[in-house]
Amino acid sequence: MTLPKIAVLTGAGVSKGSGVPTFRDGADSLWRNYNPQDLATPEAFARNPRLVWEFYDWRRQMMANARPNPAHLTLAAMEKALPDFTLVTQNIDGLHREAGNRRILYLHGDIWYVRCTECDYRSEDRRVPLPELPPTCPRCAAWLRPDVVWFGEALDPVTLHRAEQAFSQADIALVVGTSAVVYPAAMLPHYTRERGGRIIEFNMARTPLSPYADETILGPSEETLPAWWEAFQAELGL
Ligand code: BJW
Ligand code: ZN
Repeated sequence: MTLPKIAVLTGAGVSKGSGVPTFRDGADSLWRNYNPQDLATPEAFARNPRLVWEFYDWRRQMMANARPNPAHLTLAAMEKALPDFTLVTQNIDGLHREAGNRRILYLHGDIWYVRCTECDYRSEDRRVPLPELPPTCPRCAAWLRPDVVWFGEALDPVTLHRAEQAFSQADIALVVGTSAVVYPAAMLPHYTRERGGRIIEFNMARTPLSPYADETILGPSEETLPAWWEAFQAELGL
């Protein structure tokens, strides 16, 4: 029996069980009465880089203390077990890497990297908290910014293309813990559906993707994803 091709899209909900607040959900996503959607923009950074950096420095502290949960670990086990498996994440927290996944497509960047707003300097920086805000470029002294993709900015075209290819060829798209409202990420599972593949969604609540999903498994993904994988392995005889 040939094993199915699986593409996975994850969002903030997959890290909720690790104690990382989601982007849009409820009270714990609030920071100083700001709407995160208004802080994750190039305009906000141009207006007040220190404020935007304080927001990211705070999130870096939350993320530095987080450990992968059973949903992350299940995705790492799936990568090992399946020859054709692609993990695409909107998350910037690095928890998939820590769980053991080796091939990860980061659609919205990585909070543990900084890059220069003027030159092509880019570097890993894991210091928490950062000693100065905003940090400055060691090469040209301009401000550094988090290496993430803000609203209105283009995703890396090579990464996006690889993600589109994976979903266009997948037999099954697993969509885990995302509100499925941010594009182009939210488009990806539709490519699987267009080729006749299945969409299985794991979320606490229904989303705009749910009407298109073959199955929406409601509940915390740190519980539902390991249970699904257990049953699916038995089905495949793995
Ligand atoms: C659980 C759970 C548990 C909780 N278990 N589940 C088409 C239509 C309309 C608009 C657009 C469009 N195309 C483009 C746009 C504009 C825009 C967009 O999509 N806007 C919409 C909001 C309307 N998109 C863009 O601007 C993108 N760029 C672009 O299109 O560029 C075009 C261009 C081309 C060429 C040149 C120039 C430009 C860029 C989007 C970048 C998004 N960036 C952010 C910030 C990243 C850095 C950071 O984190 O600070 O990415 S925004 C934010 O949203 C972040 C997330 O990755 C992303 C998605 O959020 P996610 O992960 O889904 O989190 P939540 O909080 O929304 O949801 C959590 C879910 O988990 C919920 O459903 C819960 O129920 C669930 N949950 N606990 C399972 N235990
Ligand atoms: Zn520079």
